[in-house]
Amino acid sequence: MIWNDEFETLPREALESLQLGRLQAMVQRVYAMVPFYKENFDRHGVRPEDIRTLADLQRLPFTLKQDMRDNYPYGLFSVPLEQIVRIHASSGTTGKPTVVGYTRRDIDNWSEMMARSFVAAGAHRGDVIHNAYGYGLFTGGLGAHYGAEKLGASVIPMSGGNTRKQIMIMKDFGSTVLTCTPSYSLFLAEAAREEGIDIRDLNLRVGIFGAEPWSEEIRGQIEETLNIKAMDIYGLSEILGPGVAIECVEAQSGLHIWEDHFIPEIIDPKTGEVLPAGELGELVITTITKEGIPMIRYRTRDITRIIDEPCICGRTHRRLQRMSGRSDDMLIIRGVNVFPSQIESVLVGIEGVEPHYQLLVSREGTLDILEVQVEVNEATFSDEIKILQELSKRIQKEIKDMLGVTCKVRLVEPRSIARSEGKAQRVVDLRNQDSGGA
Ligand code: DLL
Repeated sequence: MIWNDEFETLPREALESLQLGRLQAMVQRVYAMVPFYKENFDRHGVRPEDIRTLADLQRLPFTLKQDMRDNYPYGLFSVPLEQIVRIHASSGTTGKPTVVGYTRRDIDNWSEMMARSFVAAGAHRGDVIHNAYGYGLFTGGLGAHYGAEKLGASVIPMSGGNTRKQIMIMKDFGSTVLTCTPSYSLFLAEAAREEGIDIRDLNLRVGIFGAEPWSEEIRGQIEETLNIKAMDIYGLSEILGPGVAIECVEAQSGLHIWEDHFIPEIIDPKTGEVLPAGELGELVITTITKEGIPMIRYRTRDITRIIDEPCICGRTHRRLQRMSGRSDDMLIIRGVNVFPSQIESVLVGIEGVEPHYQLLVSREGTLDILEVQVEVNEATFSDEIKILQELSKRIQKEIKDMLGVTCKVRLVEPRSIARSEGKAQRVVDLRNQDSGGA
């Protein structure tokens, strides 16, 4: 099923010509309306008229998260505040949040893209969508909510938290679609079990999970534990919120990015050079329809590759491979690049451990030390020390074999790692504290 046949299956040539027209108009607009862009383009010696082909996009400078901070709160808006009907913000780990504003047309486009995403993921009218993404400044809750309404499904605005009540509502209201972070879906399953409910017996059919990195292996585990199809949805507040890209249920392999609204590029995060389709690198996105806060070549820091091959679902919009993680979360352990999701994929394959883990990174001298803390299940926990030691050695070996890094492994009690109602905190970085401490 396709929500918007006309646009989702537009032949590539027509799609690219639409992109070019929209890009040119967008570049003109930001140059005229947003002082930051005018100064940035001038500094790089490029003018809106220089954008004659899609390839000319590469002549424009990047926009960074820091640019948003420097122009806090409204400096990058391209319309007066009277035209902004919604404001969201993403809470950075440090300092002020980044602020984004939407015009009415932006909200309509966002709802359209979310409706497309729901349908691509296998949801439809008549579904009861249990929306456990947080409502508030975070874009997840309201973004999914408006899309679900546009689709014409029945949306339950649960938001995050109150986990026991979530189970009751899902059961009593007959929820068929669950939207939340992948880590929260497993927490819900665990909480249901504690209530004596097997979440597999509920009406849930599809989960639409995103907002944090997750591995293919944990997808398998979620599908098994919840007895659903688990679909990957990607987005970020700077660009839109949820619904920038989504997997289709037909292929469940790669996320279609809505190219009539966005132009994706992949760059080498070190040099900024644009990489050819198929290569792994940092995702850069240009918005070509956004009015409130257009983004030109925004560096997302997310690592992926563009899949150029046509998809069996019939959509012509290219796909992004599941995000490997964020370049800022990438750990360099004795020279080896490691993403938390790679560790996750190893852990999920090991019997006796639960999919709840945390990575502690510290520094000894100039070396990064990685400690993997992972919960063992009840049965294993009551085993003899020797068995636990063997398990811990085995995990260490599998990580070493797979990723080439040696880490410490600490097995911890069931339910001792903090559960999150939103984005899970997988990495605890003690390195800065270390250097300040001594
Ligand atoms: O997380 C928007 C969202 C809400 C997406 C609900 C999907 C579902 P931010 O809080 O601005 O926005 O965080 C954006 O989260 O740059 C990625 O690093 C990460 N992220 C989002 N979706 C995925 C995903 C929302 N499917 C940041 N896989 C992004 C991996 C993801 N990482």
